[in-house]
Amino acid sequence: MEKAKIFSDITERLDTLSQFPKVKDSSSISELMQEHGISRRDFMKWAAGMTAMLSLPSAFTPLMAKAAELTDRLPVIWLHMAECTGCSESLLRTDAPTIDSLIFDHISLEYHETIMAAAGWQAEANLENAIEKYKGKYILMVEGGIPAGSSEFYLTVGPHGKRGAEHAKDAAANAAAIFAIGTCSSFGGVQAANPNPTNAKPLSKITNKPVINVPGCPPSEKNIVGNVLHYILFGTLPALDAYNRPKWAYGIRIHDLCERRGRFDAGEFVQQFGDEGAKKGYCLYKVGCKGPYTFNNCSRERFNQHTSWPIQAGHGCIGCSEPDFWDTMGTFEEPLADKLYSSISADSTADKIGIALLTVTAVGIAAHAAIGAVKKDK
Ligand code: FSX
Ligand code: SF4
Ligand code: F3S
Repeated sequence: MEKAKIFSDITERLDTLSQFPKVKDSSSISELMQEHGISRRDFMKWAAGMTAMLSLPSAFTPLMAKAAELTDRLPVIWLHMAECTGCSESLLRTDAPTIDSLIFDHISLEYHETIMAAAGWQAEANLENAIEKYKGKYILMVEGGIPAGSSEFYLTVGPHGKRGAEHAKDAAANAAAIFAIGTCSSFGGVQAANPNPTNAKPLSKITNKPVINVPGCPPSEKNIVGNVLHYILFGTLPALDAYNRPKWAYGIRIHDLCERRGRFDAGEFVQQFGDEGAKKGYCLYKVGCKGPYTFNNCSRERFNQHTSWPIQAGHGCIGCSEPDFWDTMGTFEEPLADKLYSSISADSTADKIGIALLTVTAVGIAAHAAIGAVKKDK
């Protein structure tokens, strides 16, 4: 579609959305920013960054800012299943609130067990009322794997004694859009790792509606908020990869934009943590980095307002946004080496061949040549 047409469609959509009443009576986003000492200029800079992250032309920046302002028109139900709550915490527990976390506050969270005040009957009634009141209009975000055995009573919440899986199924049935937040909800996560004692499943396995996966253990705050903004702007599913991950966030490989990539190409590796190579910022492949097998935007967007990310902090990527990474990515601090990586890669089976060639002996120039050849094939 032509750029001008997309621009006018989005403008129209935002105009319609702005006619909707606010879901809750809260301060506007500009008031919130002011309260936290964030200037309009910083906000516009953030909006420009988000626009680029979603691969939109810079002329769309004012639309992005408007979409952020309209996040209070959108009811959101957030359910917790089996997980560590790290996904919510990564958004909520910043020492100084970021624009992303303020937007998360601004979204009308109708139900979120970590932060709501209600308990018992009241909490359960809130969930049921929200589903009823906003039927077909709310966004459902689910965090955690879903223990899905029919005879177990895992995650039974509230006086009606509904199981977690039932809560998730019912909330999904009436949602306008569904996001699996984190690797647990996207792919099962740590509780689905062998031997999976609770029969934990990804959200997509318990509903037949489309689920957009936002993996990462935890996913970055930018990827969570970016998905909400994408939905406000377009109201449709984003382009997805083979694992239903939005391509704008998961379409690149950690290894391809890693700041240590030059070291990998030159065959300069950390041999063990704390050695001279580690001090010099050498490549972490031999101490277990799974960046060559992992698709996510961490090396480009980083975490905590772009300050750092795992590899910058000195540890290899553990592949936390890949399906079944607990079982398939081997020991965290050892290379996968020539163990055949059996799952398919995000977009290209040719990648699998390149990856299989990454053996301990061939690592370095030969591996680079293999990956380079694959890239040229694309
Ligand atoms: Fe899972 Fe989110 Fe890992 Fe934790 O809850 S993705 S265990 S960071 O927090 O679901
Ligand atoms: Fe970076 Fe890891 Fe690739 Fe080395 S192996 S360049 S540390 S992503
Ligand atoms: Fe996860 Fe690797 Fe990024 S471990 S946070 S995908 S660098």
